[in-house]
Amino acid sequence: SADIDIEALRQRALTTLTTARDRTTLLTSCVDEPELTAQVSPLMSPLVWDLAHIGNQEELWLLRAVGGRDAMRPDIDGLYDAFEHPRSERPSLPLLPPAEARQYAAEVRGRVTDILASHAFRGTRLTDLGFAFGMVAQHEQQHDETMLITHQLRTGPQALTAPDPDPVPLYTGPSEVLVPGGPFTMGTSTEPWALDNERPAHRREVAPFYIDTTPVTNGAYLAFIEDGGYDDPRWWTREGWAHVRRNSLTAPEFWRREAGQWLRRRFGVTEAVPLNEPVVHVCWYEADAYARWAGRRLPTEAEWEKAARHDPTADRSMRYPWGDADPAPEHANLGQRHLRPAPAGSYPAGESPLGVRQLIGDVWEWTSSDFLPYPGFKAFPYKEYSEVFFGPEYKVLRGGSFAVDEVACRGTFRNWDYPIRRQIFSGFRTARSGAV
Ligand code: AVJ
Ligand code: FE
Repeated sequence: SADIDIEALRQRALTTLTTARDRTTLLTSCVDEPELTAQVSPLMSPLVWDLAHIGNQEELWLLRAVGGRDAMRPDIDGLYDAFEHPRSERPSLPLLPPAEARQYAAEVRGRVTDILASHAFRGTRLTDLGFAFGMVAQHEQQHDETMLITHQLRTGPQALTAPDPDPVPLYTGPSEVLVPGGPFTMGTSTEPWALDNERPAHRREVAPFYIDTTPVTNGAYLAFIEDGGYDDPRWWTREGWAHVRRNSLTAPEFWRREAGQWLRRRFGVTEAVPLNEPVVHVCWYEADAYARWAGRRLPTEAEWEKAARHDPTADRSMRYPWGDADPAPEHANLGQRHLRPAPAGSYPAGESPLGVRQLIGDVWEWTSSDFLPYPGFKAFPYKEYSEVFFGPEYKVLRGGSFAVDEVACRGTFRNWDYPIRRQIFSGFRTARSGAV
């Protein structure tokens, strides 16, 4: 429309970019320099790679593509191209040392701020409504979550701290609700900063189903463990069973049993497993097996989104379970405000019209679905964000974790990973088909 508020867009772009950079700085300044260049796991990059990659992507999209500037450091593009070098190889590359990586990212940001001050936010699809700025802020925040995973994997003394979520009364609502069958609008064509894989909006038919009102808790998951769930092939898919046997999995990652007690390591601290908290650090195979043991199943991606967005009264899809308002602290556990999920049943202000809680924030939720394009999908602005990952090797996760910033979290936002991955902040809820 003609009356977009350019000044408000400029302010929002600047604020989201600044919020992302503050978090990047926190994550890369709380450990010493040798740790920034070390690799804690072959699954992760050294933190200093993420830092310069963040700056390099910002240079590519905001300085070169949007601003029309020449390359600042064409010599380093290859080093920070995620497709040229797998994570396991990155520590042996001639990466920029920490001080240079910091300076490079800061210099890019300084020039971006100049472009932002004069930018019109319309004209090309890349910059309409500030899309490229939003995309780059989301990219930085996604790498901030990746760096937080690296922090969780590292051993050694605690480097990060954050207050715990507020205590809540024990949740006493229903354990599941019926989501009525019928079509709903999945995906979006209007959310200005939605990424290519969330588009376009389209109608989806969903049969009636029941879905858990909260994510599956550690206590519930422990019942599966103590019932011999990891030793019983009945609950596992063929690939899942092969995977747990080969890798001797017996509990979520970071858990161990000591003197009859279940403990977990969380950001450098060992503590008793809190029974009322959503389970985190389980792979898709574990989530799928738990659901089968419980006589249930994982929700499909469409079921998850309908539970999260459908307003049965108005028969429309909302941006979030609570409505269209941007997330506030009373709605959801987002943004690394806490370094853990909140107890099951928290955030009543964030519940859906049918009473489903914690769909947004706390833990990424595995769905049963493969990562596939929506009808009418168009790769934008590059094939390597989504398109090259479509197919049956990846499972979709929804809803975001405590480590996701609100700029990278929507009712339509899609994440994906291999079904064996569990260093990510992944949990799940279960579903079952309803009577038609
Ligand atoms: C959407 C989280 C799977 O980290 O691999 C970061 C996001 N894409 N840089 C990833 C992403 C390019 C992506 N995930
Ligand atoms: Fe990236």
